[in-house]
Amino acid sequence: MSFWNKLVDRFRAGSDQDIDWEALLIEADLGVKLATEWVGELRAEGLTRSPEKAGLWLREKMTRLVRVPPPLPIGQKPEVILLVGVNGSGKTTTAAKLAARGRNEKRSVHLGAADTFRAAAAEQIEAWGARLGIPVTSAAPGTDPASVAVRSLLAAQETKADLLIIDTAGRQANKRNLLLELGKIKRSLQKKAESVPHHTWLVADGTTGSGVLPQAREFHEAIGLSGLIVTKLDGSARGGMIAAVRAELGLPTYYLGRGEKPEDLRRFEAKDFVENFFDN
Ligand SMILES: Nc1nc2c(ncn2[C@@H]2O[C@H](COP(=O)(O)OP(=O)(O)OP(=O)(O)O)[C@@H](O)[C@H]2O)c(=O)[nH]1
Ligand SMILES: [Mg+2]
Repeated sequence: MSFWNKLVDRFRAGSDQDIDWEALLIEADLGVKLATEWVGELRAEGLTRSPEKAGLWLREKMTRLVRVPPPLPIGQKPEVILLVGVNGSGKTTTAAKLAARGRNEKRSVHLGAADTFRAAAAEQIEAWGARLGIPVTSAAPGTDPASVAVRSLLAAQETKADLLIIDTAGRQANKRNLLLELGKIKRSLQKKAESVPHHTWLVADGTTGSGVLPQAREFHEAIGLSGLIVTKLDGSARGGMIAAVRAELGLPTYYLGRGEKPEDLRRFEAKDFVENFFDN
């Protein structure tokens, strides 16, 4: 049921005083902090008496919050994206999707397979590379991921690629040593070129709901994120946590994954997102 239908339903079921607004927003994955804050404002402005007024206020509030900042000009080739995240969140698939998108924009793309943890990981990304006609730098399982990342950067520089996308191994957000390994990948890249990686994006599984927030917090504290890509929003998940992460950590979401194919990646648009959140 859409957020809007739920809201209207609750009004039908009883008087506005009976509605548990906090629960409604928390169920929509907005997180406790943002839910409490927004409900406080709704009450203070006397908007909780009408679903129309509350709905409109929430739509506007959310659209303003999740808006994507204009991209910073990157005066350096290649533009480098480092993808990180927990196991199975969709990093490798997203790397392929971003590569396909880059190629469709007529940019020359390079892929770095810095997941040397899982034996099949390099094969998975090499298969994508072969399918898309995009070169991949990879290494044998057990190789230091930072060295593969650096080699992929050197190869991308050498071939004057416009865009380099580096995939990394999945890691649990509470495993400090695994997060530190990501820090090493980042620092090794920075030693070769100062502002690289230009983007360190957390690839988060949208079906995890509000659980994305603590993940984002841990990764952000450990290595510094610059944004998110939220995947698996082709099912019933509506992505409410995108607002929670933006409010608490200031991290924008840049893309949404909506399927398993290379073309199933949408650029995040605040207005479309909010419409989908409320009405679908
Ligand atoms: N429905 C759907 N499935 C997705 C999406 N993105 C990824 N998947 C699927 O999720 C599963 C895991 O995707 P991967 O890209 O291998 O995830 P990963 O983060 O690289 O996994 P690890 O490397 O093991 O940590 C695969 O079956 C993908 O096809 C999406 O946007 N929608
Ligand atoms: Mg992977």
